[in-house]
Amino acid sequence: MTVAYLGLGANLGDARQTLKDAVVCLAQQHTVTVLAKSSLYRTAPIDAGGDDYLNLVVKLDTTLPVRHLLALCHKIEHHFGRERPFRNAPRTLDLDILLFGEHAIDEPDLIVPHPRMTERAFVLVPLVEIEPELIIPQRGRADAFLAAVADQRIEKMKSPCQCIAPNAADAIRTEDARQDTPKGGCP
Ligand code: A4P
Ligand code: MG
Repeated sequence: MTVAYLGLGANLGDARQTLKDAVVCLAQQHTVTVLAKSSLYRTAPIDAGGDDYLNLVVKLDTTLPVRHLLALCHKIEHHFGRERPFRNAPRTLDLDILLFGEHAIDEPDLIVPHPRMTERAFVLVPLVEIEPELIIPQRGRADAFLAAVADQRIEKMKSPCQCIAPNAADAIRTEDARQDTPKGGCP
């Protein structure tokens, strides 16, 4: 089993619903356990145009080798209508592997830790929310990079239910995700 962190983003279509459904589809894989899910954040596009993004981060435990996890990410992106007309184009869904255990991978089609993760508030803020003491292999504490991205606009979206402590609420939602079924199903 490997603990991995994925960054999810969307700024086309019903982004909130797509992100919720994508987490459900991850949770329904028998090879994946969703351990934690950050809040949803509205974020200014960075190095990209288009509307504001919605972003979140999930922490997984997985039996998949990293390339199979990448293939699963691509399959889920495709299922939710991802198209790639040009670099950093607006997208219905983006799933990036941020960290995969302690692995350091530098290949043409897979770089882990994700090369731009420490430059982006839309990754760092949700990541530190679910793992405040996280160490990024070869780079150090994730929270040490927050000050440098403080000028990037990011706003936590209100959760539909404020009645449970955040961690308890996340665990319940993760459990619910196993029972849930997105309208369009899962790949
Ligand atoms: N690839 C290499 N390493 C990885 C990895 N660790 N995880 C390859 C996932 N994929 C990885 O990805 C392009 C290629 O990167 C894939 O073929 C894969 O094999 P893609 O999903 O087509 O495009 P992408 O994710 O847009 O590319 P990239 O270069 O990762 O973009 P960035 O740098 O992540 O930027 N602003 C806000 N507010 N929120 C966002 O979510 N996202 C981007 C994308 C720009 N600005 C944004 C956001
Ligand atoms: Mg991507």
